[in-house]
Amino acid sequence: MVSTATQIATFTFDNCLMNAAGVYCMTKEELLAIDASLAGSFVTKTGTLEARSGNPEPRYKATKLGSINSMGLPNHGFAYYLDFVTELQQKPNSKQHFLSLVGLSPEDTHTILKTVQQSDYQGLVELNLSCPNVPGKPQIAYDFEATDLILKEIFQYYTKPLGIKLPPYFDMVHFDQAAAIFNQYPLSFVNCVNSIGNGLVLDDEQVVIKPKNGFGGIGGAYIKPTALANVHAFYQRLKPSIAIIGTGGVASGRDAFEHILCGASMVQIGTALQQEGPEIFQRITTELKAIMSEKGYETLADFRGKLHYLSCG
Ligand code: RRO
Repeated sequence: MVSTATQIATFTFDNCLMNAAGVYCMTKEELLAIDASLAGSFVTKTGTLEARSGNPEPRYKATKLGSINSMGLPNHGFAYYLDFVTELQQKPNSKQHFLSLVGLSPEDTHTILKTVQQSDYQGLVELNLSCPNVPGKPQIAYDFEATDLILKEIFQYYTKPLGIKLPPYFDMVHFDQAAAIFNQYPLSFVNCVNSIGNGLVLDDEQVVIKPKNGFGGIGGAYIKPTALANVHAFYQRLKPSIAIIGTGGVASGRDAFEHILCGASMVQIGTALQQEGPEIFQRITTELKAIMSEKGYETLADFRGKLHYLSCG
């Protein structure tokens, strides 16, 4: 029997596939549709202290190879999502979920996380350190000093399971420096990667989204090699108690297989879920299981992280 079950910290999931934050997760209705699908879990839209309407439209565009977005963190406010995952957690046989959060300032982030700490919610939190689209707010995790400081402050009061959503890094030195910081903290996971920030897509002589004169986060097939590199770089560098979630360019069972081979324990789907809807989880699970069964793998642990290198002769 081939199984795609997995584990993050002490939480178990029947399937390693789920949505990526930002896709199919703005409302309870969308989240329930993911919950009812074959996905092993869902993550909420990143919730901020107050509700936000986000950037002006058009702010998302699908392209042949993926997508560009500058949503600008539209969300119903973190309490909407906190109440919902807490309510679901109380149901018998509920799946485990991820609550995505971030403040627009470190103070807001602490206010939010202190509220979660004091709440009845016992599940996983994904702290988004990598939103590329709020004008005037840089991606936190590109600033290593700020990242170290916020994690230091958070773990002085926060004792529940928490992981972080990372932007893609592009230099070996940055992988080393980032991993050295993350290894100092009791993180449950890191999620590699958010969209590649501030790309430009053109149609004839014009940009295709309105905010920031067309600059936006790039997702889909364009970013799979970058995502795989980040998954594997952190798999090689992080202590084993920090699991890796792989996100970026997953549109087939083969893509999910590659993320797991590079070290992912869970695999998130963004752009392709936006295109195809929640039935995608059935298709990609079937494709992933077919690959596993052809190769004689029964569980993810049989091949997770076991990427083959070319030996230097
Ligand atoms: O809402 C967004 O514009 C957004 C967020 Br918060 C994020 O983390 N990544 C992204 O591509 N878009």
